[in-house]
Amino acid sequence: MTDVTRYLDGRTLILLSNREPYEHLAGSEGVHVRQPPGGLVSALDPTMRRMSGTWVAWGSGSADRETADEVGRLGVPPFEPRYTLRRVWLSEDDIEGYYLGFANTALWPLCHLLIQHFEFHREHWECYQQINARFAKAVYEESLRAKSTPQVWVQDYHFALVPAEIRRLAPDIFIHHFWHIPFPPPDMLRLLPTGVPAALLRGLLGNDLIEFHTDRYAHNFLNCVREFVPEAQVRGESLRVSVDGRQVVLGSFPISIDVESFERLALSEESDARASALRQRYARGGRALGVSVDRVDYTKGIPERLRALDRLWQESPELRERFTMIVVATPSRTELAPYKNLENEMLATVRDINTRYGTQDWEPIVLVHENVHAELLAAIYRAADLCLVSSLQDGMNLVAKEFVAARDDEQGVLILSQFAGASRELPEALVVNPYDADQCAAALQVALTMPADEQHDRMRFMRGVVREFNVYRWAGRMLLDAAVLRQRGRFRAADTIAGHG
Ligand code: ADQ
Repeated sequence: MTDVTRYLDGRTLILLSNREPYEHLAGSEGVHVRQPPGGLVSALDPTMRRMSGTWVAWGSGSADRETADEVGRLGVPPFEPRYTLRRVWLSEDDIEGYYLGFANTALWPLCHLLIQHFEFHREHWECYQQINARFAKAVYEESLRAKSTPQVWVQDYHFALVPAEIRRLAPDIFIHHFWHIPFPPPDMLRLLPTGVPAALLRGLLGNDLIEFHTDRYAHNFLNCVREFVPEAQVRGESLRVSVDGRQVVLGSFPISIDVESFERLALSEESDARASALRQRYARGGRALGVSVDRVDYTKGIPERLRALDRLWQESPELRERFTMIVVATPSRTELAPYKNLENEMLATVRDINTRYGTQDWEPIVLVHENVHAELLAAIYRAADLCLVSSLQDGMNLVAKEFVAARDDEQGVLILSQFAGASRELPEALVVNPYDADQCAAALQVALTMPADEQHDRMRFMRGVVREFNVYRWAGRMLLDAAVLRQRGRFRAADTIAGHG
């Protein structure tokens, strides 16, 4: 297995993300710790455990202050500390303006091309600028405490302005930034008021290296720089930008999961027993079982998925009582109206479908409306005959990779949206357009009748990709490219930066 630590060359890694990897919550039985759901934390915690260093993030848990020291620092994982977590405190107003406001009501919908949910409020933008400066200061403070030369790794769209601010505080520090969601074309950024796109892009150009899941997002970024940052010189063929006498390099690094741990979970006796119990309960008598897993987010195409299922049972009545769908859907950002509306719509549609097609003996859709622990998730993937990912836009989508990782039996069919970054790497999935309910229903039909040897051939290819490019390799490739950039001062993109997707 790749030893990612060697690419750091003894440096201290300081990672910044909005979401913290461990959150302490006060409950009726005292304080407990949990790992918040979402792709970013599940990808980066295993990487940080190997690299030690410091993770800076918003302290969002109700018992976070009492479990950290006066600066907000503590060792994590809590029962077996491997690295430091530095929590940054945000007020209700900060969360409203920076997180729920500009990050999630302006940038998130724009980056996912879903402009019907886009809103701009000047006070949210101002708050985003202030909070980005606060996080940059916290990272800078941690860099001063570091035992060796620091390297900063920023995560995601919450912190577009942070790199330029850190560069102002510490001009020589090496900064790179992974952008976990799609990067939009210029027409999307143009919906922001004059000056805002340029400010966001100049913030990001404070990095030495900017990392995307796919080349398409990198090229969108370059097109935005061409359009909004006149002083920058874009070199599209080598994915580079020259600005302020510096070179900024771009690359594509498709994220993955900790495949070995996920396989271990999926192959455990406990998981086997759980998978059998699930089949016994929902797929007895030769019934087929499908699964989907997501946060309840309008980018994930949940209503579109339900429409396809409805179409399937409508047009293929023989599949009623023959196919059950488990929909695992964690509530997410419920403070925002579009998310609350989506949740209500989802609940009503599931009720409606279950009323129309359900029988005394069969519930068509089993809705699991909560966060599910990883062991159960792995068992659900193993119990299923198919997994349906119907994102309208998705940077990568880790659920697709988890399903594949869980299937050492090389059975099961993945139906995957063409708009998820993962479809670039997993063309052996049944790739669909989630807006096309007929096509999705047809893909469900194909999946339900696919012979075992075709399932095996497709799954074997996908498992090859997922196992080879695991999350350590993902992190390792970025840290290696960062090391090359640092050491040579000059970077040959073709040598090391090449997406495999
Ligand atoms: P997300 O939008 O959160 O991530 P995704 O990549 O699918 O989407 O990751 C979700 C993670 O949360 C998976 O590990 C999944 O198992 C877990 N999860 C979801 N619902 C769950 C539930 N009900 N119970 C338990 N676990 C659940 C963002 C981008 C993605 C990108 C990732 C990583 O939107 O495109 O792949 O970051 O870069």
